[in-house]
Amino acid sequence: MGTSPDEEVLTLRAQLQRWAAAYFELDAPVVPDADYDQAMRRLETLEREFPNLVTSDSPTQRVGSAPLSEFESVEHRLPMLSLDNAFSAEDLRDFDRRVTERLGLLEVTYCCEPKLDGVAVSIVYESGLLVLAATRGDGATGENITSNVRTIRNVPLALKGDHVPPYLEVRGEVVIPRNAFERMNAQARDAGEKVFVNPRNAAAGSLRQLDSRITAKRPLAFTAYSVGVVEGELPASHDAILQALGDFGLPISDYMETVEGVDACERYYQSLAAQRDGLPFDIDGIVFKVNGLQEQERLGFVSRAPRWAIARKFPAQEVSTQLLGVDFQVGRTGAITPVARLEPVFVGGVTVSNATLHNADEIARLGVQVGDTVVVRRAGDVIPQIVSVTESVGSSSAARRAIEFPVRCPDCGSNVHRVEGEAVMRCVGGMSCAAQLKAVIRHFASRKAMDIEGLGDKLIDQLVDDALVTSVADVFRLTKEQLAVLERMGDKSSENVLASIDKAKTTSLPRFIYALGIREVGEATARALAQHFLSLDELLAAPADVLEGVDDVGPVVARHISEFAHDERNRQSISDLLSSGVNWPSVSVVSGEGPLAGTTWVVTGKLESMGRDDAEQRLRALGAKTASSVSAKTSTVLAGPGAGSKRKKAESLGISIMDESEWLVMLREME
Ligand code: 5U1
Repeated sequence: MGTSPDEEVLTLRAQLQRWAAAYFELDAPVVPDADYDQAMRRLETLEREFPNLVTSDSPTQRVGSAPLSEFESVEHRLPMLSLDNAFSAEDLRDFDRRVTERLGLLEVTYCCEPKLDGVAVSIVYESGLLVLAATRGDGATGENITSNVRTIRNVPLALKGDHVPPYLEVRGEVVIPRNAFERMNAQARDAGEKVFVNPRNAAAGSLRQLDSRITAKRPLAFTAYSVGVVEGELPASHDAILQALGDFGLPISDYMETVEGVDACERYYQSLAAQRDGLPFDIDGIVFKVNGLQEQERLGFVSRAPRWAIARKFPAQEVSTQLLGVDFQVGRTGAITPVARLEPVFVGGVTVSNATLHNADEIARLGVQVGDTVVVRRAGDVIPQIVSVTESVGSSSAARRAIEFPVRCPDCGSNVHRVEGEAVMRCVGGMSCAAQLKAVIRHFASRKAMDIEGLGDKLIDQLVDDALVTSVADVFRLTKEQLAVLERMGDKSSENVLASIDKAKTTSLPRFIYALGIREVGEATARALAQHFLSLDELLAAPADVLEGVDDVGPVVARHISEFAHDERNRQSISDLLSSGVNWPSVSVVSGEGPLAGTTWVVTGKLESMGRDDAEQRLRALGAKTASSVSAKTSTVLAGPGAGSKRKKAESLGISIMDESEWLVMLREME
């Protein structure tokens, strides 16, 4: 007897929920996208055939529904408050003084969390099922955005566990993670479509769609940070409430920490400020909340903000400045990028005097001219960008000057060519263009590629300008006599650089593939290619359809690899590199095999013997999966000094934690 439709529906739902959790929470997909899509289509078919089997928590209910004509208003049963701000350590101490005095305590327990830069929402669960979601609006009345919030992948449609209060209003922030935002904007830019100014605007715009099928396509993510109206039991402290929300299946911050006293708050602030650029999402400050609910009640509110919480703000990531001029830079693929020269300005914690303008289409889209006042954004480790023009100096003003794209390469004078369907202009000079050669060598020598320490930008410029290097392979033929006479080089520095060049000759296949600088082949793709083909020859001989079978490789990347492999100059360059002694151990372990197969690791903190990337690579070579955040599915956390919230989360989940020395012993035994 075959499976009945109701059994099949239940199996498909459980499977899809598991796969989605692996994808969205662990960052570690367990099946290819095509399998996910196929299971989803089957579930849709069954639900269409047997409408009585549709439930509101089915994964099919996340795809969006027919457009609304307008959003309904929703009155918040409890107002959604705002937060008071602190702009300095002094402000934070004043806040703590007020709190301790009012409570008559010497020291207060605070819960510290990053303040996500997104859109605040309220989500109501009745009997564990999502029934309503609303924007904050003016705090008293918001808009009903239930059908949009239902499409957010990490928002549970049904809560789990036996202790979910019958009525639970959860409050939190919806954001678009930085890497998803960059990807989304790069795709939009390539397609000549509208790009978003920043992840916050993109999240807000996505939630404001009347057609939730559009929202469903946006990479939104929710993090719960408090509760509103609750009918039923919850713990009596803020951190325990958040843990309970986590147990119900709601996403909570990995970075939350409970500390004693204001000094510890300051240390938390400094530690997160130092990590800010590397975080997966934009944050604009830290929220400190008095942890005990009884204490919160005693403190109460002033106007629209609680007396028991404060947001200590970080320096702004968007500021205005003046566009002084535009330079044109030639990259390693010949792409000519307009770079804005700016009146120096402090943004995102550093002084910025240059920002990318991407390409001619972007200049046209912004309508920017030299002399304009522009908004510069610097967030994370993304290069600073001009996101809008705030003020133009009147179009007739002589102070305003249109930006003209060069018709010849600004470096070598070769022709400039725009491939049909692409937004970028390219210099056709190839390796005879000094700017391209310098960029190729910079990439080749970079940390994640061949990792040649000491071969920095200044030295590369001199080597190319003095014609000591006319190809990448020439780097391996340099002599001490050639180096020692260069500016800022002496005997000792030359010996050091030569030693690191020699050391870099022994590399790994993924590093070498990445170092080749094939268009759109980043580190992850290089790794996937190495694991798939196991040898460079196999990779270079692979036809496009075989390349497309590799994880991460679509038709465009496959075409770039094929074109690279068929170019005689590239073949020659690879053969020169190999005859100069570049080598790597043969790759024999593929993902899913090896002593650590089936385990998922998170590497956190600062390791002493190697960088985190290298540590992850070593783990993957032994068959392990690596993930960026700790969850119940994590097997082990490798924690170096400075590991903060991820270590804490692992402790609270009872996940094994290894320090670096234990780990190195394990590697020695396994490798
Ligand atoms: N992380 C976090 N963000 N945030 C924003 N917590 C938090 N709490 C808020 C707000 C507006 O408000 C409550 C303290 C009232």
